[in-house]
Amino acid sequence: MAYDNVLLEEVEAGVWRLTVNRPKSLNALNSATLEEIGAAATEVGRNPGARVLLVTGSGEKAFVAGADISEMQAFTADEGHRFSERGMRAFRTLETLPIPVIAVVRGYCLGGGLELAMACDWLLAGESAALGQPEVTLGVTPGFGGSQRLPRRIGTAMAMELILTGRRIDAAEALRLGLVNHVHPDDRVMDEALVMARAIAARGSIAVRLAKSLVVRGQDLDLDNACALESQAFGLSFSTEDQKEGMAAFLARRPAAFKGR
Ligand code: CO8
Repeated sequence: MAYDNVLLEEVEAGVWRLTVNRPKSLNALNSATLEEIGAAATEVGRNPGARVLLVTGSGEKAFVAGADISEMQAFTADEGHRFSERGMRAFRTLETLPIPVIAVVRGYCLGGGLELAMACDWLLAGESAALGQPEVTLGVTPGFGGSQRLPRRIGTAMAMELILTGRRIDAAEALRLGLVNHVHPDDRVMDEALVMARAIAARGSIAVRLAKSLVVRGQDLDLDNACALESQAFGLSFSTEDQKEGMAAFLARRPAAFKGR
């Protein structure tokens, strides 16, 4: 499928990259871009060879500097509501992909940008990353899930502080808060993301998908049911060729050659 506002490419076998591509407006998310993010995520999700998705922004200055303020400025309440739902849908599509999704963040990652990044499984940051939920500085609330996903990531009190002040944090503080997993120099962060993606792509892909779904689904379950789900998935993995290969390779002291079945 052709896109106007995002780039979607398979950068190497099994590793896909979705780039929000509106650098003139610091990759601000307008309606068309939100739709394309959802469509691109769906396209990757349907590709049986996809193993990992990286999400990033084009240009040096920004991951995404938020929802598009020029589009939102004249919204009625109803239009605001529908715009929010559009973003929620797109980000949920991304969030529920069965493969790992990693946000690679350089520069501004604000408002809808941070909400997009938090719809990914984890974040890697360049040293220039500046993250925040500045919506209250514009007289609105977060609208693409920030009020829900930020407290789940960093705890209620700190999320409350960031959302209610609109304060921006740098990469080092984001690392301390557990909002980003690792910080790298800007010119290295994409390479580091690719190293990580390559490593994941070389694992047993069924096991990776099952493990991701356990973490995601287990979070909303009580511990007994979540652990029961893990036991089922563990059992299921013994029905795969990858399990036979992985354990045989370990015992033979050779690298495993997984086939994803
Ligand atoms: N929307 C539209 N255009 C933007 C945005 C944005 N969010 N951010 C930057 N731009 C544009 C600027 O207007 C400018 O365009 P032009 O060159 O045509 O004047 C261009 O990008 C470059 O920006 P600046 O000149 O401002 O660059 P600076 O380096 O001086 O500043 C900043 C960079 C600090 C990132 C600054 O641009 C800024 O503060 N941007 C807005 C950040 C922000 O508040 N983001 C949150 C938006 S609200 C939001 O995301 C809510 C999500 C949920 C909405 C659901 C709703 C219903």
